[in-house]
Amino acid sequence: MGDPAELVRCEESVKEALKTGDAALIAEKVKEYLEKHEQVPLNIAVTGETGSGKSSFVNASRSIDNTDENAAPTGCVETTTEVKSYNHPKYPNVTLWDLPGIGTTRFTADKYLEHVEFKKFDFFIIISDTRFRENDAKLAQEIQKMGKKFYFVRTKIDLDMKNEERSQRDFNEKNTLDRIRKNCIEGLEKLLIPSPKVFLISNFDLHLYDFERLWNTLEKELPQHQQHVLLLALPNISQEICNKKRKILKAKIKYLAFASAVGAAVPVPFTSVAVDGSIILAFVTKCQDVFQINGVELLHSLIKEPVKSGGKMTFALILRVLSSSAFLTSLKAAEEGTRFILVVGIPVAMGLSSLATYTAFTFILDKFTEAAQKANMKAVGLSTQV
Ligand SMILES: Nc1nc2c(ncn2[C@@H]2O[C@H](COP(=O)(O)OP(=O)(O)OP(=O)(O)O)[C@@H](O)[C@H]2O)c(=O)[nH]1
Ligand SMILES: [Mg+2]
Repeated sequence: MGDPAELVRCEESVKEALKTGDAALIAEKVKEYLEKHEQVPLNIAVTGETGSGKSSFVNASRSIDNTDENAAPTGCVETTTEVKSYNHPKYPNVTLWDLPGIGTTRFTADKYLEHVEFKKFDFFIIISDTRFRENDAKLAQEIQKMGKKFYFVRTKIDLDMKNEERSQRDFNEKNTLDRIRKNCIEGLEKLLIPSPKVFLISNFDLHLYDFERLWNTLEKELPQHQQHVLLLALPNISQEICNKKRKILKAKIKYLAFASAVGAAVPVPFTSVAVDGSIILAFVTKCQDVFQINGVELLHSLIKEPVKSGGKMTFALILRVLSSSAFLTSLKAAEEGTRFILVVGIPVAMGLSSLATYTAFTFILDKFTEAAQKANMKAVGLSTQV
């Protein structure tokens, strides 16, 4: 499951199927390929001293509030005493492992790693809320010895900033951040860890400090098939992340559009588009999950209709959006563009109807991306007026 070689094989068989022009076969291979992508596992271990903010970090990374009923329990008394896994609410293949701090066990660093079955993790995140401590150091060294990667995350930076502001006459945020970072890096360098990666974060203010830089670094260092898994599961903490998510989904659209335009496709009134209800519904649901946007509200706003209470996402609603003037304008523009076929990169044999369907999927994706970007700007207190 999720084996990279298998993914490559699946992509190859889509290409082979495309050459045959056999619609049913192509649709089947496309489905297989997309399913395999959904199954790539990613296991992230979160460790560190008790009370350092491990469980809060696990929740923040899953876009879950500490008070949510599905949240990892957090608190000012010791709460995590055994290994517990938390699947991402929308991506069950992404698992964050909330580990007990090494200081809370009687194990030495090497035994601790054995105990938590370190081999299954793709990488470790060591969480600390204070100066560099001996336990963190031993753990970092041992993880490195085991040939695994770790990233050092210093939490509760919001508190440091408040404390420093109260106690320093010439408080300067940047200087304070630099000092904390230097302390952590020096601690790691003393252990002969080359170019240690240190990130300062607040679990309560993800758009501040290094939370985004942390995930960008992880993304870059993962094998490609896992990069997408990680990105799609991330909270929408910046415009850049929204754009990256869009890019990943866009790359899948050409396959989805073709699979949707053949077989059980239903024509969209007044357009050259034909869509398969179950495929486009699944795509819209995916967009909702990836961008954490209420799709029912968004689609109603596109057709300028109020949302009825308890309104659900339906194929009929999507069809209404695709027959709206907003979509017709973008379809016309796309159909007039002669470079379109090259841009899409689908063999001409796929036919114009799947190109029109491609425009429909892209239109929906763009609307979700815009909504996520607006929500993000609002969250960080920026004006959403253009
Ligand atoms: N201000 C602030 N408080 C935080 C932050 N992260 C965690 N906390 C608080 O610190 C306390 C401990 O957080 P937890 O997430 O439970 O820490 P833990 O490492 O899981 O603790 P154990 O499971 O006991 O080892 C809680 O009261 C959190 O609300 C942060 O970034 N900023
Ligand atoms: Mg905990």
